[in-house]
Amino acid sequence: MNIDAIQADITTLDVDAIVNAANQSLMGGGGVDGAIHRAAGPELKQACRTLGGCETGDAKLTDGFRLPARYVIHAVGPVWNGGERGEAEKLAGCYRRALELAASVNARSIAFPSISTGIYRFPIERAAEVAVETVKAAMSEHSTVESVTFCCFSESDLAVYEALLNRSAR
Ligand code: AR6
Repeated sequence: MNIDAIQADITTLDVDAIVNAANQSLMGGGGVDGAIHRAAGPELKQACRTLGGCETGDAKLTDGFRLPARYVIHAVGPVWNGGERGEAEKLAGCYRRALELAASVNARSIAFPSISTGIYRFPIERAAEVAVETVKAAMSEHSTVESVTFCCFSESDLAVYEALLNRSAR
């Protein structure tokens, strides 16, 4: 099992599945969601339309269409509202469900963006802790998933993930 962090545009990654930071409608939006829909092409929206939306803390699977990734896992993170409204647990749910779905299609490599930390304003340090802890715990249950990449958009986000991964490697 391999977990790493890189700085990249997630739409360019040649992995089995990339995760999208979507909203409950699953019909597209800004941020990484917009980028994924643009790169995957209009077929992605057609596929999403059939899914009936998605609850916060849950995720749904589609094909990747024109993306190098074979699948897109659309996870709906929580909007940050001060931290007392179950935000961390809902965020953890996104990572758990995404790994479960990846395992269900035998995906071996999966890349996550930093869910909820853009438009949804979840503080990056706390969100990265939840992401790393949850992925470590869930990966031992899903042995088909061999590699998880945290795909950061900014250098400062990458530094946060690297610090956490280095700390827990010791
Ligand atoms: N590759 C990787 N990461 C990216 C990319 C990219 N191409 N583009 C942005 N990010 P956000 P959220 C980073 O706002 O906070 C949408 O409208 C970004 O810098 O995309 O979960 C949805 O439809 C940040 O670190 O997602 C929802 O309505 C991270 O991705 C809402 O935004 C997540 O930021 C979801 O908000």
